[in-house]
Amino acid sequence: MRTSVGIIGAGPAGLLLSHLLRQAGIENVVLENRTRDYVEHRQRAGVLEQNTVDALRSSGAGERMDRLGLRHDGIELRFAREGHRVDFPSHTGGRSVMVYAQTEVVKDLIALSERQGGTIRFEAEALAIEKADTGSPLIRYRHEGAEHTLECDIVAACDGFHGIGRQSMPPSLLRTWSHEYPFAWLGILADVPPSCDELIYANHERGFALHSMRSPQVSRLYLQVAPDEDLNAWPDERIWAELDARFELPGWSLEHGPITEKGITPMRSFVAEPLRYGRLFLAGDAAHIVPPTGAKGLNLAAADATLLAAAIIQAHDKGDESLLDAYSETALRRVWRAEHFSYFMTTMLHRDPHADEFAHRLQLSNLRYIASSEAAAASLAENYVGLPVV
Ligand code: RFL
Ligand code: PHB
Repeated sequence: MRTSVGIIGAGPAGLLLSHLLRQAGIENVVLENRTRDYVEHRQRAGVLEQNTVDALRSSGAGERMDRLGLRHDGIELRFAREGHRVDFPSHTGGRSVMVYAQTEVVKDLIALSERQGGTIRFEAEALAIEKADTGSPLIRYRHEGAEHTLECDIVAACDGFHGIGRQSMPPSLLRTWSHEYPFAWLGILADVPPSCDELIYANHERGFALHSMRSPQVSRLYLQVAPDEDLNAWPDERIWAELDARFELPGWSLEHGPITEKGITPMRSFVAEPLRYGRLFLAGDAAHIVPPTGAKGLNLAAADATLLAAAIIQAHDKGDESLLDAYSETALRRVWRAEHFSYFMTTMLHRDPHADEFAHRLQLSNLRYIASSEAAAASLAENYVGLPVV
């Protein structure tokens, strides 16, 4: 089989890239090793920054998001038993975010591909990327028990942190940076209306907690736990009691309801450079990971896909490779900004079990600064809603 762009991975990066290329008339094939049902139901991110919303909308993929998504104009920082709102539009020239689940974005993009005659091959595992340093790279993959070859002009590895894309780069070329955090998140979905209109990020002596949502009927909540935490140690009553304690605020209470899903998410920061080797390009989690506190992972994946699509379209339509040549450097500038913001939010809001009281006082001072200074609030707001893609 032959196509113009071979895409590995049907996560947000691969699906958005495929969609943008298809809109521009560029043939592409997506290989995904999981089933369609699995990728459509994997619980992950929930916050789309303004750039991601704009990219989906302007490419014709925003109809359901505009109907079902919840526009949020701020967040609450909760600490020392007080709540402080950070407003977005007033600090960012009118920008905001959209609460709309990653699973829904994935469903929308798969449905569009199906309607428009795109090719997504599920249960197709990419095994190797070959000849990336030539003009005709190829992907070897396994589908329905047989091995196949997909020849292409460009390979886009959008295959997540554990994919083969990054591992196919020559070790002598690749540089990586990483940071581990001494905690993880226990996340739940609950069939109960959110107890707030906007997300609450809580710094509490017992650890971080986040109140997010999926719809007016479904809440998404997270608790800081130990990195090696056993989910079996967390029956529903213990989860609600811990959430109650960490969100404690006079006159406010958390609604409880049936928990429909539980999971533990590790926290790490990771960046690989460069994002290109010959005709192989990396996008999304394949190249970088952020801890979820800044809500940036999905948005970085979407920003990479948007940049890479524009570069491929320019090369395809005009024979001009300047954007492809600049892709790695352009994308990484944004990636490092988001890495810093995610690290900043994570370290400001979590209780590091190894840190001393001095560190805690610094956290509180920083939170008070954001709550009382327009300049500090503006800095948080412009990073949260997302800086311009280029
Ligand atoms: P994905 O979504 O991991 O997709 C990669 C796809 O590649 C497939 N694959 C292969 N296919 C074929 N052959 C192979 N050899 C393959 N190897 C892998 C995989 O099956 C998969 O389908 O990567 P992508 O597209 O780069 O998207 C990244 C985002 O999914 C991720 O950054 C976010 O979910 C992170 N994240 C959040 N990001 C935000 O922007 N806002 C948030 O609020 C937010 N919250 C979160 C999050 C991630 C979380 N978890 C569980 C990691 C909350 C959580 C709990
Ligand atoms: C989510 O809704 O899953 C979510 C929201 C905000 C974050 C991380 C995750 O910072």
